[in-house]
Amino acid sequence: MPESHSSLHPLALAPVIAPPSTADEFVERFLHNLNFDRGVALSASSANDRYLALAHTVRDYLMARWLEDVRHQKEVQAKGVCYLSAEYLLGRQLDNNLLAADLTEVATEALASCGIDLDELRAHEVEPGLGNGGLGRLAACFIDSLATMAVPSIGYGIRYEYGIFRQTFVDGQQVEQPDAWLALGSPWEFARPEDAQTIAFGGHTEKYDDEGVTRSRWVPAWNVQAVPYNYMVPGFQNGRVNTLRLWSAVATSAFDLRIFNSGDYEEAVRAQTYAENISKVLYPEDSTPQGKELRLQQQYFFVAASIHDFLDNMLADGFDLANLPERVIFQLNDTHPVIAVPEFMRVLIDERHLEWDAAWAITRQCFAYTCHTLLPEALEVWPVELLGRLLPRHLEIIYRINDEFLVAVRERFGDDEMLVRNMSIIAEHPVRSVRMAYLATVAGAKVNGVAELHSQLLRDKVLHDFDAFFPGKFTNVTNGVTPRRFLRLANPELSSLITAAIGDGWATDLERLRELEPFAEDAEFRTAFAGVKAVNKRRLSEVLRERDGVEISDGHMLDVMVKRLHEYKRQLLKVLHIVTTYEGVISGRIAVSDVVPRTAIFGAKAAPGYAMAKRIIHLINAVGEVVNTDPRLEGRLKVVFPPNYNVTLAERVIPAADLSEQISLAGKEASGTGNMKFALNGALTIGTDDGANVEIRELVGDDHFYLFGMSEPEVSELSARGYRPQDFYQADEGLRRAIDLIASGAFSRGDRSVFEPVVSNLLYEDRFMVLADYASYVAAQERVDAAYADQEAWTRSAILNVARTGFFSSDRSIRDYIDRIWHTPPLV
Ligand code: NBY
Repeated sequence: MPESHSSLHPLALAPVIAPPSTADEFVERFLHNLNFDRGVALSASSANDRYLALAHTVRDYLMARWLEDVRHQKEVQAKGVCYLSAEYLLGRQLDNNLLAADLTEVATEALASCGIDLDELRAHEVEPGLGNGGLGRLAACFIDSLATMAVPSIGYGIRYEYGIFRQTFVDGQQVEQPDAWLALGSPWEFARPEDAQTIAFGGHTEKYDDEGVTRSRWVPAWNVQAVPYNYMVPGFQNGRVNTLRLWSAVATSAFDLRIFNSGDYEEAVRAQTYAENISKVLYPEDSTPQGKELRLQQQYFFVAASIHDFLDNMLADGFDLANLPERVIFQLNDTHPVIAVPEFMRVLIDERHLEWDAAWAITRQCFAYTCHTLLPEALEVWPVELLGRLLPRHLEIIYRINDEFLVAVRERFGDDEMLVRNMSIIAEHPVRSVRMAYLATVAGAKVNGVAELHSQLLRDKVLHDFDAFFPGKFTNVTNGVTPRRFLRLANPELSSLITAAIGDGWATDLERLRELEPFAEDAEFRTAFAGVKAVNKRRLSEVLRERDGVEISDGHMLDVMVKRLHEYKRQLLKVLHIVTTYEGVISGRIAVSDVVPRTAIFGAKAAPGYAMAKRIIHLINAVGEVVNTDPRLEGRLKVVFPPNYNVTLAERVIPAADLSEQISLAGKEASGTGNMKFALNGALTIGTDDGANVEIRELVGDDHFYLFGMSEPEVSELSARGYRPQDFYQADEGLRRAIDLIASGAFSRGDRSVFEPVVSNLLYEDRFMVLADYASYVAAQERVDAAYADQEAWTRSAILNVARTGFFSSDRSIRDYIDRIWHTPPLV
C-alpha cells in the first residue's frame, strides 16, 4: 500500500462491492462473472459455469466484510482461537453462504429472471467431504458458530485433494471410489502461495555453541512447501466473515534442484510426487488409527504450518512471547494435531531461544485438548522409531516433557512404579511408542470430553490417574450442531412454522424453541407440524427416486440409522429387529396386518480395511433385498440403504425421520451429534443411555424418548462377570430364530458361508453385547409401534422434542468453550 492515501483513486479506498439491493444488481454481477470469469455467454453456459458464476457472485458480496474482519482481528490483537483439526466435514457451501449473506431471496429472483432454477445449481455442487464423520462435522459446526458469535478465530486443517471416498454398492457390497471433489473447480477457495510455509522432515539433531550457551538444533533431511487456501466462514447474517485455512503440500524447488543437479530427472519427479502425497487423501478410518508414516507426515505438516502462520502473521511487531497465553489458544481436535505441542516447544526454544521452563510455562497455557472417544484402540500412539526418524528433535522434546512429568508424578504419588509406567507418555509395549492422548493431557491447560457421561468416564476410567494428578484440568463441553445448516437450510418448512409460531431470532438463540412447548397442545399447530413432516418425507422420496431409483411408501414410519458403520454403534441390533419382524410374519407367528408399516433407512460408510463392518453392510443390503420383495410382507416392511451417505443426504434424511436410532452400547459412543440433529427436527429417539442421549432424554423427558438396554455400570458389571452371548441366544426364542434365519442362508441364496463370520462373531464374541440388549430393544420397538398408532400423541411428542433440544446448538457449545477453556470473548 502506498504511504499516502491522498494520491489514490477514491475507489481504491472504498469497500469492494456493496451487497445488492435489487435482483437486477445481482443479475448484473452474475452475468459479469459468467462472462468475464467463466468466459461464456449465458446461452452457451453449462450448469457448472452457472454454478461457478453464482458462487463467485455470492463471494463478491461477502468479500468486503471478510477483508475488513481479517484486518480488524489483526489490528485489535484480541485473544483468539486457533482450532486445529485434521478434518472439516463442511457439506455444500453455496446454500449456507447464500443464507449467511441473506441473499437467498434476491438470488432466487435474479436467477429466475434469467430462466435459471437455483435448485438446479445447488445440486451441482460437490460437497467438500474433508472428514470422516462426527468429529469432522463437529469442527464444521464449530467454525460456523464461531463466526456467528463473532469470536476471533481461525480454523486450520488440510486441503485434501481427495476427501472421504465415494461409496457404491456392487452386489450389496461396498466398493470405494475416489472423491475428486476439486475436479470441476472450487469457487470458495483462495490460494495464497505467497503465504507458503516450508515444513521440514527427517535428518538428525545436534548441539552447538551459541556464544557460550549450548543449544540443540534440528538438521532436517527434506522439506515441502505448505501452501494455504483460504475459505470464507460467514457468520449468520451478522456481517462477520472468519477464515478457514487449509494447507496443501507442494514440492520445494530447492529439494528438486539438488536432485536435478545430480542429473536424475526421474528421481526428481518421484521426489515431487512423494512430497505432494502429503495432502493427497483423507485417511478413511474413523476409529482405529493406522500407524502409517504418511499420516504422521500429514499431522505434522498442517500443525507446523499453522503455528508458524500464526506466529509470523498474526502477532504485532515485537510481541513478547511470554504474553502469548493472552493472545491465543490452540484447541486440539482429538489427538491428530497433538504433535503441535513439541513443535511449539521447539520453536520457542530452538528458534526463539527461550529457556525450557519459560517455554513450557507458555505452552501449558496455549493448548487445550478435546477427546472424542472411549475405545482403547482409538487412542493414537506413534512408534518411537517412526517418530524419531521423521521428527528427531520432537522426540527429544517429548522425552524431556515425559521425564519432568514423571519426576513430578513420583514426587506426588511416591515411587509406585506401576503407576509411573501407566502414566508415562512413552509406552513400552508392544513396541515403544508415544501416547498422544497422554501428551495432550499433560500439555493441555484443559482436557474436555464431549458429553457429560463421556467426560465422567474419561475422569473415572480412561484418564483416571491424570485427573487425580491435575485437579481441575478435566471438564465437559457437550457437543452441539449448527441450527443454521441443520434446521434453517435442511428443514425450511419447519423453520417457517417455527417462525410463524414464535417469531424469528431462534436460529441464533436456540433455547427460544422452548416457546414452542405450549403449541404441542394446539391441535391446529400439530396438524401443521405433521404436514411439514409429510412434505419432508415426500421430498426425501423424490431425492431417493432420482438418486437411487427407490421409493418410500406413503404412510410408513421412517426409522432411520445414519452414521459410520462400526460394531460399537450396533447396526446389527437393528438388523436383528428387522429380521425378527420378517421371521415372525413368514413363520405365521405375527399377522401381517399387525405389522406397523415401517421403512428402515440406513446410511453408513465402512472404513475400507474394516472387514466386519463391510460384511455388516453386505448383510443389511441382503436382508433388504429379501424383505423388500417378499409378497408375504405386503409392503409393510421396507429396508432402504442409499449408498454414499454424506452431509448433503443427511440434510434430506434427517428432516423426514420419525424415529432416530441411537443404539450404541452404553459407554462407547462419546457423544453423538446425529442424535441431536434428529431430535431438533422432530424425530423421537430410540436409544441407550449413552453419550449425549443421556442429556437428550433428560431434556425431552422419559415419555418422549424410547430408552432401552443396559446402563454403563451394568455393562461394566456384566463384562467383569464374564459375558457369554450364548446364554442370551439360548434364552430368547425370538433372538434364536432371527440369528438362525441369517445363519441358514435365507439372505444369501442358501449360501451359509456368506454371513457365517457375522453370526459366529455374535455367538462367540459379541464385544458390544448386541445379544444382551436384544430383548430390551425389541420391547422398546414394540412400544414405538404402539405409540406411532396414535398420531396425535406422536406429533405432540415430536413437537416437544423440538421445543426442548435448543440446548444442543453449537452456539451453546462454543459459549461453554469460551467460559470454561478459551476465555476469548466475542469481538464487538
Ligand atoms: O466424534 C466422534 C465420536 O464417535 C462421536 O461420539 C462424537 O459425537 C463426535 C464428535 O465429538 N468421533 C469421530 O467422529 N472420530 C473420527 O471421525 C475419527 C477420525 C479419524 C481417526 C479417529 C477418529 N483416526 O484415528 O484417524
